[in-house]
Amino acid sequence: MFAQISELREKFREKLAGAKSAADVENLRVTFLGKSGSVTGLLKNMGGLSPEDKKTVGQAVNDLKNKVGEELARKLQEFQELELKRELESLPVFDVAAPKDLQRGSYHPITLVQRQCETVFRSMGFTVEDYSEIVTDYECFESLNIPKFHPARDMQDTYYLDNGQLLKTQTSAAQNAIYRKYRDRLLKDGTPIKAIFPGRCFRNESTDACHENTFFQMEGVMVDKNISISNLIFFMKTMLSEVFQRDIKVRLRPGFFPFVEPGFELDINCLICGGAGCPSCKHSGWLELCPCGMIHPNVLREGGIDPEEYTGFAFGLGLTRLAMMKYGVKDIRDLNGGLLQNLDQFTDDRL
Ligand code: FA5
Repeated sequence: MFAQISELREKFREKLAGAKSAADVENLRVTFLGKSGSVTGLLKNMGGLSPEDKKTVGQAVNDLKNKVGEELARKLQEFQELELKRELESLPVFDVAAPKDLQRGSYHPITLVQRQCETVFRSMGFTVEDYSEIVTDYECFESLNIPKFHPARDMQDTYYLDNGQLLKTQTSAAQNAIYRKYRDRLLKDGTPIKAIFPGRCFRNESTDACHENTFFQMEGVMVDKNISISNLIFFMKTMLSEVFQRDIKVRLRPGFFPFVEPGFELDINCLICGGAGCPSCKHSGWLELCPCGMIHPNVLREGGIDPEEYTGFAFGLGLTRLAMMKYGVKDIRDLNGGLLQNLDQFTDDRL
């Protein structure tokens, strides 16, 4: 069996040297170490050996297994580093000092990502809704399971008008109206509610490289019978891969919002620093991008929908942050600065 082991070791080295991508490395892992892999096969074939042989051969096979595992991990890391480097190099460089060419107008980067998202969601059967920037306390908070004096309001201080209305802090403020607009179709014809609603939001907060007092979000909701977290994850993944046109590293972690249960934070690996940490991601390597979750029964009920019969998901995508990541804008404040020499750089990316 020793001959077999060294033959396998040689074969593995040859194949590893020929691997051209992380996917090739993964295939090799399955071929050699998978359930029906060749190294695993050696371990399975030791049944007929004497106890002494089992010990020495077993030791040799285990050594081979460990070596193969280590070399695969090393190779995989090499490819991942290469891919990251390529990704960082391919990002457009946003140059605040670029010479200005004011001959042609251009779309704002936020408009560009908003339209890209709208195109993706329209193609998946979502309607695109418009909603006002000035809303009532009921729309922004009460209808979303955030009664007066709820501590969740502290996170979203905003600007109030004399008549008690306010500048909306979140696009979730339109949820109740959307449920009411489409619930008859849902209840009578069984047409699922599938809507996105982009909009400008306002918060009374200190600004930094990733926080503005005025920014854009895009809310999305889907309500039907048997909607689950899997549906939510599918739509999030599709949207991100369509917008970025490549695989993007994201992480999902628990998050609390009174209008969803369970709730999640979906973070994106910072594309400015590649995850190493920088001011754009508060030095964490991750940027909070798209909180989401399953719509809370109280919120559905408030929208006239029976939560015993229907379920749904909702998400609140940070469009301004998405524009930062997509176009390599390091400081969110540059997007609201209104400097044409900055914004003009996107002229060629017309939709
Ligand atoms: C909300 O606003 C919730 N309405 C989102 C939601 C919707 C949760 C539906 C569940 C279901 P949050 O405050 O975390 O959550 O803001 C959502 C996103 O908006 C953030 O992840 C971030 O991308 C963006 N955002 C929030 N505050 C700012 C800010 N000051 N500047 C720029 N972007 C911001």
